[in-house]
Amino acid sequence: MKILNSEFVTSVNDSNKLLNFNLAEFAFVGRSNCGKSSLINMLTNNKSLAKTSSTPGYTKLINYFHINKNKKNEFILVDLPGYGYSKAGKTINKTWATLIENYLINSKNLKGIFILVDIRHEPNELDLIMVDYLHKNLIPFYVIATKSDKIAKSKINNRIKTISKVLKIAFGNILVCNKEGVGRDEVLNIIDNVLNF
Ligand SMILES: Nc1nc2c(ncn2[C@@H]2O[C@H](COP(=O)(O)OP(=O)(O)OP(=O)(O)O)[C@@H](O)[C@H]2O)c(=O)[nH]1
Ligand SMILES: [Mg+2]
Repeated sequence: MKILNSEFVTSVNDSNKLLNFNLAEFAFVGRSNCGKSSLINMLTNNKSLAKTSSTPGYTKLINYFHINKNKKNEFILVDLPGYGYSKAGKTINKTWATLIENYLINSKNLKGIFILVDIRHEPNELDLIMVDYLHKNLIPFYVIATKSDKIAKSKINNRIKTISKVLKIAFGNILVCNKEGVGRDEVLNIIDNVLNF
C-alpha cells in the first residue's frame, strides 16, 4: 500500500471528545518510550509527523493522524500515551489509563491495535494486562517488537521467542520493526488487508 499523504489532525485529552472520522482507525499502544510515535513516522515516511522524544512519557494525549486523505486507502492512525511511566506519578498514570481504556471501548471505527514492545525488554505486567484486555473485549491486535536495530541480528529470534512466551502470542505473529523502515511493508500490509477486506 502506498502512503500518499499524512497529516496531524488534533490531540484529545478527554475521552468525551473522541473523534469519529467514519474511517478505519488503527491505534498504537505500549509502554512509554517503546517507539510508538517513531513507528508512525516510519510508516508514513514523515519524520516530523508524530513528536518523539528520548524522555519517557512524552505523548500524553490521544493524537489523531489522517493518512491518504482524499486518496485510495484512506485511514486514521492514533498515537496513544504510553503506559507505565513511573515518574509521572500515580494520579497522572491513572488518568492516562482511563483515557486509553475509554478510547479502546468507545472508538467506533477501531479496526486494530498494534501493541509495541521494545525488543530488548521482556514484556511486563502492563503489557500482559493490555493483551488480556484486548482478548476479552474482542479487539483485534498485532504485536510489534520495536527497535530491532538496537540488538545484533543474531539475537532477534531469541528475543522474539521470549516475547512470544511471555505474551502467549505465536512466534510467527510477532512483527519486527525499527524506525529505519524494517517491518514497514508488513505493517502496511496488515492495514491494507483490513481496509480492503
Ligand atoms: N535505535 C532506535 N531508536 C528508536 C526506535 N524507535 C524509537 N526509538 C527512540 O526511542 C525513543 C522513544 O521513541 P518514541 O517514538 O518517542 O516512543 P513512544 O513510545 O512514542 O514514547 P512515549 O510517547 O513517551 O510513550 C526516541 O529517542 C526514539 O528516537 C528504533 O527503531 N530504533
Ligand atoms: Mg510518543
